[in-house]
Amino acid sequence: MPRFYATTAIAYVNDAPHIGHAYEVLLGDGITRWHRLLGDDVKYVTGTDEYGLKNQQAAEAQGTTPLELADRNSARFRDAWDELGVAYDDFIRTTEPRHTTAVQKLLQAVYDNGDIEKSTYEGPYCVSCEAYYTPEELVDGNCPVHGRPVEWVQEDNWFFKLSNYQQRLLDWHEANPGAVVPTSRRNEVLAFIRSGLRDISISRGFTWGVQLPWDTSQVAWVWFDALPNYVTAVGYGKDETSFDYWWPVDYHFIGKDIIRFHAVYWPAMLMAAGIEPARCVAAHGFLLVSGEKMSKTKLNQIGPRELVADFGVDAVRWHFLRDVPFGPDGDFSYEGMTARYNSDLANNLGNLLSRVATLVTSKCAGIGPAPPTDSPLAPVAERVYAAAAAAWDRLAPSEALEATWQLIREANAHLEAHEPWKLEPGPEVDAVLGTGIEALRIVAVLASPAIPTATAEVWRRLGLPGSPADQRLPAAAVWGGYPGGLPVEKGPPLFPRR
Ligand code: ME8
Repeated sequence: MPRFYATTAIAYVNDAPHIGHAYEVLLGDGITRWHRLLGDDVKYVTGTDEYGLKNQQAAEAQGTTPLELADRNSARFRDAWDELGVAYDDFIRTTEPRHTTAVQKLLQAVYDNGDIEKSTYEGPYCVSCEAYYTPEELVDGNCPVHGRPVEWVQEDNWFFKLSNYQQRLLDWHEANPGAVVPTSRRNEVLAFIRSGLRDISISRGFTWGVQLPWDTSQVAWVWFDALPNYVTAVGYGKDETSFDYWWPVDYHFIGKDIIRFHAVYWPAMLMAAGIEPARCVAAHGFLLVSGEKMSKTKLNQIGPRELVADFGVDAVRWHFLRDVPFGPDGDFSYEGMTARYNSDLANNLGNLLSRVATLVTSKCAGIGPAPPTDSPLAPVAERVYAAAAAAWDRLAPSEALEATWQLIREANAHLEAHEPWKLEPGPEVDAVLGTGIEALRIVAVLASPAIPTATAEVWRRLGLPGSPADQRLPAAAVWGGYPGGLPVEKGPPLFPRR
């Protein structure tokens, strides 16, 4: 059985989760759920990034300790992902002892390899980015990303000899053209490496962090403690059999703002420790709000929890996975979400289920007829599966779901063409309704990574045992899986129109 390991970035706990975080976690959830359907042995990991100055300063501003703030906000992230139905296998917090052990082992390996040296750092540091800049990179003396004032740091620090890895990184990226997607981001990474890599300071002289094993007066720079969460979660430093099984990771799902950390610093750090880099860093765009540039306050106002309370979990998941293609920036708007809900969920899926269940009740005494093997929808289902599988595979959930909905549209058109409501019970009605049920069954499986709750309900109403998530592809997408003879339940509208 192939194994499939995927991660999200771990969010800072200085604030509550916003819908940008939710987008990333749902993207990874959709893709990992698809791999579960394929029968892969899947591990999907998310979590929180709890050390560093940003979190420490947020705690000070709120009159609390960094650990109390981390406890409170980490729980908010976990709760939000639970409410969104995210099937994560592990939720890692960087303040956990297992993580300290792993980070210290990794740093020690890099140190023993001769790639960490003491030096003096002097220069600007942006706490919002948790990143060092050169004075030339600043814009009007401010952080080029946040436009906020930077700190001037002057310290004796430990430096990672990133410059030793410039050629190795280039060679590695050249040999692994799929290691960063989309290609535009890969080009950005290559250009950055080619522009020349400087050694980077990787420690700070304060206490809120992971202590360096060889110098307890310093803690690791937060990125050098955060990135290793990906190896901690699969047993690095604790269970080497597990680590060897799961590593290298298949996908790091991250936002475009942190590509440099993942595609330059992280592979170099791993190389220095004698570990293979990640197979793919997949960088998504930003979620914008109503077409406007992202602003933290706005995104905070729209919390995932409020959206779920308002629209229901599947409507939110559907909007993010169907409407926000992987790669470019995407737009979140209530109007867009409502329109998509009404067209795809209420009018297409909900309507097909309601028509089929109502007709089976009135024309077939509530017992679903088996689908004909020569149904005109059988070849449609085959094409839809091929298109959806290819799209999920290239990290395009929106295209996969669009392809899947083709089967719903054709099934609705098939009903309209045959008008079974006008026919007497008999073989023609059975054939049309068996076709409708079978289309719904296949769609329930194929759409379950995006809308697990609603598809489980479709499954239940069709009288099928188990749930769509328990099915295995490609077998479950083959026409004719519905056996016939099961009780079909009418039930209230699956997605009432809004
Ligand atoms: O960067 N739209 O944490 P973070 C889409 N702790 N994605 C967004 C977004 C938006 N509007 N805003 C943020 C960190 N993100 C570090 C990561 S990983 C070892 C350490 C994404 O809380 C962002 O791009 O600032 C990142 O991938 C994730 O949310 C966490 O962001």
